[in-house]
Amino acid sequence: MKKKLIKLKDKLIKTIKRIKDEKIISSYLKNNRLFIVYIVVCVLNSTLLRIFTMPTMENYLSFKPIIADLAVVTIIGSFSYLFKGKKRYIYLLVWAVIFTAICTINSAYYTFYTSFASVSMLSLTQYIGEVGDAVVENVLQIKDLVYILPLIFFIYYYHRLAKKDKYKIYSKTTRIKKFKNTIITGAVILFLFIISLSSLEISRFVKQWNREYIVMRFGIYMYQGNDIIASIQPKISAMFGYDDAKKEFNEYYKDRKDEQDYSNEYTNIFEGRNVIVIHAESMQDIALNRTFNGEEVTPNLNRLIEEGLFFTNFYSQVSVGTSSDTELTFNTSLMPTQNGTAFVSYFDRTYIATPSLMKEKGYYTFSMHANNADFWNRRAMHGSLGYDKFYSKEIYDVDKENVIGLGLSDKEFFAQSVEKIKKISEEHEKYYGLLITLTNHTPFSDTDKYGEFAVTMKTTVTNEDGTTKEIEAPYLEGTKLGNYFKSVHYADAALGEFFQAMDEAGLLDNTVVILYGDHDARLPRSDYNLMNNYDPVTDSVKSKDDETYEEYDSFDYELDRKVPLLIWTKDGKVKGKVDYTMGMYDVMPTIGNMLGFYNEYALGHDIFETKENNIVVFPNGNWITDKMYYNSQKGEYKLLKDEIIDEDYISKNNEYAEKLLDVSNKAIVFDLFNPNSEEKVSEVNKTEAGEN
Ligand code: GP9
Ligand code: MN
Repeated sequence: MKKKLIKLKDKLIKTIKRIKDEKIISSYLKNNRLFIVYIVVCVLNSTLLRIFTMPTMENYLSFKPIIADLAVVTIIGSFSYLFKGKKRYIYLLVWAVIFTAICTINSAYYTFYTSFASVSMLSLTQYIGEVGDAVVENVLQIKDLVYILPLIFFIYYYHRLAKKDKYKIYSKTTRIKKFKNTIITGAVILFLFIISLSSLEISRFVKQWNREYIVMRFGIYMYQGNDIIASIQPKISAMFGYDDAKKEFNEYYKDRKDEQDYSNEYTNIFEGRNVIVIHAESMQDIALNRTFNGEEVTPNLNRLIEEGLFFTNFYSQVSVGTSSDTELTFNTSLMPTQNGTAFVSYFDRTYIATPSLMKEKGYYTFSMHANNADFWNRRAMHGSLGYDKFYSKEIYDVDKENVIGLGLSDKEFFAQSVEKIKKISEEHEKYYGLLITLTNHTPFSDTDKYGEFAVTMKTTVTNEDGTTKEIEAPYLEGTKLGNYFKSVHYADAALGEFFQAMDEAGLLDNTVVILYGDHDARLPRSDYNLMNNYDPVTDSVKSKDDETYEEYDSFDYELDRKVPLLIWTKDGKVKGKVDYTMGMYDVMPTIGNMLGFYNEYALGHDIFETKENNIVVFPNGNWITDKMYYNSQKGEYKLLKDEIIDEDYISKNNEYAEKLLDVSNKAIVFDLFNPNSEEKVSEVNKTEAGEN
């Protein structure tokens, strides 16, 4: 071992000496001047773009995107060595122009949209105009032209080179050797970059929607490359299997056509009323009607629930697209897609969605969310769902003082939104609007901004001598679940202010408010266990031997992921508790019946029709009914009623769930709600055939 180490050391010293003696570095620099200038120009431009668009300390100090850029431009540039003389320069010039264009376009785009450009936008003709406008409007700004200067330097440098350097002629073997060495160097840099990535960075890169994050970690070139792949991939998967998908789709819906001929006590009760939908971020039922030392976590929601119609067993059905998946399912009664997310990969499909149907009924439709419009690709997808206008961060006043967590605080968001709704109500006879909240978002760590709310446990304990004393045990203080309740308490107060402001503006009189929790808050199971089995004396979880200890198992956890669904009107037109098991995909048919529209392709049902026979399918194939929760991965279940259930019940529901997920996925991927989808597919196939 020692011998080996000494050998290695000798070898290293020898190599360094060789590099020194033979002046390898200086001769490399001398012989590859143009290539090096190309590298510097491209990496510099990408770095400048990050600094100009997102001037944060993290960005100034971050080496990661520089390494990523270096890997990309080195690998691409390495092919230049396969060309002879001037062609080598042309090759490098073409790429330097492409890289510069990427920086310039993104710089202009960022000024307009505070995000980075996506080629997928180009497939939507309506956006070409907008992007075009953005570029034209910004093209005159000096900061967007800065990237052209290094490019000019590259051209200038080439012309300054002595003739022998310009057209350096290498033999074929030298060229191949140079190409090999360079591409290997690029690959090594890429490898070092990849192993430095965290799992969060990888998963965000795969999802591709958090564009600022990706550019900050991966540089603009990798972002744009990934963007091209993410945009093409859904088009490719939609090219194969159209006929089978269409057949399966038609068969599935064949038997459902007559379902619309029904009416119940809720039919058309809200026809003509304005509708305000509140997407309550990460709001979970566990926070409702919960108190800490007598103080309610959600006093406002608790009151609204008593005044309105509340669904006590309501589940969201999200996959990796979380918020956006819920928006999809709420609006279309379809399930999230099996690959990627509908909002990002399939935003250009045709959807039969609540906003479009309300528009057909003469409503003005809008959505409001004070976050970046490209988050979850809402800018594009909200148009596809039929919202006339999306009021995003660009339209809100956001300053440092009113930011909590991810962005504009809910209180400020609601206050500014009420002003906008007032204006809308003056300009439009009827409106349907969605308000997406933001503050109650993981990691719930901005606790000093939520306002005072203690998640402690005040209790009386008995001393050893038999006397008693009052203590305030820390309980959930310092846990993620505890912080969550503090955050929910804030979100609830914001909701209270919203209802009050809306009422004062007279905007609740003829309005239906529909509020849903978009998904659970992904809190650790151990925190729930602590909450349910807390011993204030030891300030820890009770021992399992304690007779009051109640194991909190994975089924309890799954069932506690329930979210609120509330339908509320000021005049109390609907009231009470509905206990049937219900999913996000049942909302469209249920409110459709109330508002007077019907979607024959809804996968869910009007809950007042299916009642106790309803089934909620989750994107992973799990399902829940009034009778049981079934985990399809493990093949395990939990009975929810004192009723014996046979195998047939499980296999039938499994079959139902699988079919539903399959049809939903195919309907989106193959654009089956588009009356022209068939022609679209055959056109794609024709072009493909022509090209081959
Ligand atoms: C972002 C917000 C959060 O704008 O809606 O999305 P999520 O992380 O919950 O999917
Ligand atoms: Mn969410």
